[in-house]
Amino acid sequence: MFIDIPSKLEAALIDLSLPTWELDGSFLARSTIAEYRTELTAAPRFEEVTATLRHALTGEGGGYAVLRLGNLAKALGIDDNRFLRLVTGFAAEVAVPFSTFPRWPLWKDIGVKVDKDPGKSSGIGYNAFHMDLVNGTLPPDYTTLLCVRRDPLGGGPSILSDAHAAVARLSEDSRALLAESAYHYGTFFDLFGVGEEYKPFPILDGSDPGEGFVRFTAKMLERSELGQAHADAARELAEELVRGQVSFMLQPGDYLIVNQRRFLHGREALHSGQETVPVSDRRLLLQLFLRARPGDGSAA
Ligand SMILES: O=C(O)CCC(=O)C(=O)O
Ligand SMILES: [Fe+2]
Repeated sequence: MFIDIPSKLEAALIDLSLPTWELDGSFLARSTIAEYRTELTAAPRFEEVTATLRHALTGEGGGYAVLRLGNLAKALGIDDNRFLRLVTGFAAEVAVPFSTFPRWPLWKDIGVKVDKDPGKSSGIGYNAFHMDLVNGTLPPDYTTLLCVRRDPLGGGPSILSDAHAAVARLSEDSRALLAESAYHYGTFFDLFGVGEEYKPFPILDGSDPGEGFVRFTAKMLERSELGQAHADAARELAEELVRGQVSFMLQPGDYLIVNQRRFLHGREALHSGQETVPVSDRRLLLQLFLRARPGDGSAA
């Protein structure tokens, strides 16, 4: 679901200068959310665009959206904090922005590191289907990625897949295995706002289809010790996710928002030869997590 910004709204947003944001703990402060909303809702068609956005994320069959902010990024400068404040304003219309690492900035850089585990965040290889913060009891309701630079060598399309649809295509036996607390992944250290460490966890939590998380990362197939039957069921789910995937290349200024209760995400490998690209020219995303407001459809 790609959402363009009407040119009248673009023009109004270019002239807007939102104040610097403030944090309350690691959440965007209510005062900032209120200030941004007041300024933004005065711009023509802003509320229409955010209603479309929310519908794409939580309506029937929905679960992700790409807001195309490339023109705004170009006009303001993608590195200009004025642009990032506008994006933060759009995000806050979906749910409450927060950081899982209180000492880090609200937005986290995801660059390209040639010597990192290629399958993990900021690695150069295939980033398999996953949800972010899978091993917290309360993962972010939304994960969002703002594209600053694409891979100059042309690789790295984003991949998305409807998690509940993939689960529905599995056999009952596999689903029963996925509902057992037999899975674990990664470490959990000093994280804020995502509950406690969950280990081991069930991939399916027994809530109604479309409600709970499909708590899954295909990265566990390679990196966690799992029993044979549970690993086989998880591998089947990973295969179904790939079968149902959509993929597209994020462009500079594209803002991808994923409802983690509906869709899982990942990224195809970057093009070979990243070591020849200067660090300052490599692909760069900025990541921000969102917590749903109680009672607005996407909360627990
Ligand atoms: O690089 C990407 O496009 C995705 C990164 C990602 O999903 C992550 O770091 O959690
Ligand atoms: Fe991710």
